[in-house]
Amino acid sequence: MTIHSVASTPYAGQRPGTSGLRKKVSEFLQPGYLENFVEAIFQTIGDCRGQTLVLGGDGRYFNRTAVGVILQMAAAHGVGRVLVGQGGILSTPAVSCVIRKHAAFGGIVLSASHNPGGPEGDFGIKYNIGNGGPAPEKITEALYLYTQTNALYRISDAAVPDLDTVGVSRIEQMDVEVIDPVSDYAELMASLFDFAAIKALFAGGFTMRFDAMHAVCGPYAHAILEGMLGAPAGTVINGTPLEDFGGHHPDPNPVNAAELIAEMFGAAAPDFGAASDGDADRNMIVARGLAVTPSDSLAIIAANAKLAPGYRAGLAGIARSMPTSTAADRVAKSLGIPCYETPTGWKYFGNLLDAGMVTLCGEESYGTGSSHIREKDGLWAVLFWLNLLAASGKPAATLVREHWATFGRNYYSRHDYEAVDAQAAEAMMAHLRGQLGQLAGRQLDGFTVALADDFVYTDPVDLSVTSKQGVRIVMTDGSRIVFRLSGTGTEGATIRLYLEKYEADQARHAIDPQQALAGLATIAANLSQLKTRTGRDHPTIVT
Ligand code: VG1
Ligand code: CO
Repeated sequence: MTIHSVASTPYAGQRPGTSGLRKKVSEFLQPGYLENFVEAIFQTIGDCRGQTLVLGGDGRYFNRTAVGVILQMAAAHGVGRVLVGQGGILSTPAVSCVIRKHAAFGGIVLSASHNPGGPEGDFGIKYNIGNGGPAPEKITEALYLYTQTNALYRISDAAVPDLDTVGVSRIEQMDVEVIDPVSDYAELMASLFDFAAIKALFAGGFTMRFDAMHAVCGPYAHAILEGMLGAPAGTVINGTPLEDFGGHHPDPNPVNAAELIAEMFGAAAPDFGAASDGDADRNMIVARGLAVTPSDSLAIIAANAKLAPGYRAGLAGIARSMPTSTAADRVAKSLGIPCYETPTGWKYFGNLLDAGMVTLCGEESYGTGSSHIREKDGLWAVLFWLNLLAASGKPAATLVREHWATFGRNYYSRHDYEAVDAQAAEAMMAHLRGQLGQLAGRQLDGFTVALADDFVYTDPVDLSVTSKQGVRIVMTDGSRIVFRLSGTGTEGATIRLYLEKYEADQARHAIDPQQALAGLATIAANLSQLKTRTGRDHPTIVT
């Protein structure tokens, strides 16, 4: 067994985006592509000799190969121990949980999350720091810098141990500890929620459908919902992780989880429905005949948080990404706690959580989570809802409508334009930015612009500044139009247009969101010239 220094070529474009490096599998298959990036991780994170790392992924195509390479490279860099999920599997929230529980130095997550998998699909890799959360920008930028000139990586030629059996083996001087991917996570969930009450709910005949979308949440949902909580077998559908997610987009939204939506809107709908994404950090909550927007879900969880044992002491604060609706802000105000607005991406919540300034965080992109770990957490959100349903005795749709009646409804929708010509998308953003100075005070189709800017975030903890995080046009009535470009796509550019309109009047809470937001969509189309600039006359996906 020898450690080799292998000459490698730097690859352009290894800059981590919103959540790690995501590329087509074909790019990752280039010689030294993965190795070069992993070398950059080891060179950037500080001295991890003798330390413990956590490693696992969402099981997509190339996951197993990458786990082997990373183990051999970790051994070559003197890592003391790697905790690796059985079969190379660990959901993103489970990685975060395991890092924290075992006080590991950090961890590597292999996932392209909601992006499609398989040989023609995407792969991804991300480094998480010792708090269990995604590495902050200063690390990811240093890492990127390193990849640009790196011409060498170090790797052991020792055989990769059996990853399918729980137990400890060795590569060089490094312990490889294959762990059950579910148990630490399940234990944490049981400490936060009233499992006895949820169990009683299921025992009483409550029905649920959980769509794991052939992704990594399957084993977790089977073990927790059907195992620990006694939900009947068949509650979890598409629960076996597949390397290509069965050819589907593992993105839990009403468009991609069409099967679940059809069932929840049908005559024989179960009481409650939910879905999760490729790496199990996203969730969609579906009531009978009503898909709950992620922004509303965050607000409803916040308003009822004290019903869950882990949150009985109340919330320190809430944080939401800038494009997420302001529904949570209204709850924070009524609770007398602060609400922070951060750029898109979970990494921006880390400092606020570490400093104890917030308890709950959420993103409009089906991401919800709390201080229990440092990633968003799909099944956690589902368990939170189950806890609320058990404690309140009310159907999910009633909880939503009552919430709107109390706080008003924030109509919300996101329009995505995928695989747009990158230059045209950049030019559209530049065109929007060019108008920002003249928009305040202008009347636009019945709205008056109160504020127009390109969102800049100053982290209140370390005072780091992140700019150009999305063009936002805020109206005097609180309605908002937000434009930004995705940082997770792998083909051209994806334009995201976020629309929000507040409605206080309960008599007007049952309007079709697209209708309620039509006026704002027209303003957005006119200001951006999206159609003429990109040649697109309708979004690829509306959620
Ligand atoms: C998207 C979402 C963002 C989320 C990120 C990672 O980023 O908008 O809210 O944090 O995906 O989610 P972007 O840059 O494409 O808009 V996951 O579940 O793919 O790790
Ligand atoms: Co995800």
